[in-house]
Amino acid sequence: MRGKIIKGVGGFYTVLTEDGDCVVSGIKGIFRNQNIVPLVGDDVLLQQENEGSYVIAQILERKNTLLRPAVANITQVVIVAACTRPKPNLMMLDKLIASCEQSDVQIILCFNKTDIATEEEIEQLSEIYAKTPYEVFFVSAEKGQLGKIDEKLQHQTTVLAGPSGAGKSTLLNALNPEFFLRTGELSEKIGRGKHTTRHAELLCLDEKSYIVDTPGFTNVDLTSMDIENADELFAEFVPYLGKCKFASCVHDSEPKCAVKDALQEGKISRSRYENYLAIKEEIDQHSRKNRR
Ligand SMILES: Nc1nc2c(ncn2[C@@H]2O[C@H](COP(=O)(O)OP(=O)(O)OP(=O)(O)O)[C@@H](O)[C@H]2O)c(=O)[nH]1
Ligand SMILES: [Mg+2]
Ligand SMILES: [Zn+2]
Repeated sequence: MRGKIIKGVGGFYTVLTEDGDCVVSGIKGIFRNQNIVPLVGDDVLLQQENEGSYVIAQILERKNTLLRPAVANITQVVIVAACTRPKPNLMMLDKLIASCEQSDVQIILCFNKTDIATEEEIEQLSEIYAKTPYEVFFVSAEKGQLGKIDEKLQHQTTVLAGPSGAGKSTLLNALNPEFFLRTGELSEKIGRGKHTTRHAELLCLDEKSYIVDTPGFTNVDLTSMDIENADELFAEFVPYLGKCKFASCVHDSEPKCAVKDALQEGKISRSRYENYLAIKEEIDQHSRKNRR
């Protein structure tokens, strides 16, 4: 019987079968031996063991795999960050965007909590990210002001990604109040989320639209991703790549650099450029260490 993994906790997987039932199943030992970890979003074949007890016998070929958050077979990622509370960490946001670019999925940016943000906070984010090719939404999940992001989710398998406390689960509850997902206050002391969502879970918006809620995270490790050219992961740089004077230009201190020209002309935002340099440096340092 065919099905889709909608949740995995402690080696047990909840699978939505093609008949519309949910069954909890283990996996065949062979996967463990091969170090294959089933992911939320995986299409699988189930084998019945005893009455009402199933195991995952086969994981069908994945269309794609996202590493952070770890999910399979998605068509797009909506990166959710709060405009404020918690204050967005743009370095971490740009790392997350870069890590998704690595997986070749459609990326949408969603800034939440417009109801408590100042105009200045919204304007600043809007200016920075309007210069990227991504579609950017400003929403208030709490007030149900979703700015038509719901239309973008139709006929897609979307994963929500972003820091704890950004409002991912609140946004899902706004999309469908029947989800009843647990949401959590921010910690008063440090103003961060409290990691309320513990496991990735795939939910059905309608028959053809799926969405995955995921636990928030505080860091993205790009050094484990085997990235060769960090500049290719900054989508608004791409039109300028190959147009610098030096073919090996990494857009740092080289003269006649097309990326830096675009920065001067205001076509690339300074915040994104600086985060690119920092990310590139981090990746370089890591590969130098590995070569030693
Ligand atoms: N003012 C305001 N508060 C919001 C909004 N959206 C979410 N919140 C609040 O922000 C806090 C965190 O929301 P969650 O939905 O739990 O955040 P999350 O991204 O799912 O967090 P994790 O599950 O920890 O990753 C809760 O107290 C929500 O009520 C919003 O649009 N406006
Ligand atoms: Mg959550
Ligand atoms: Zn350059």
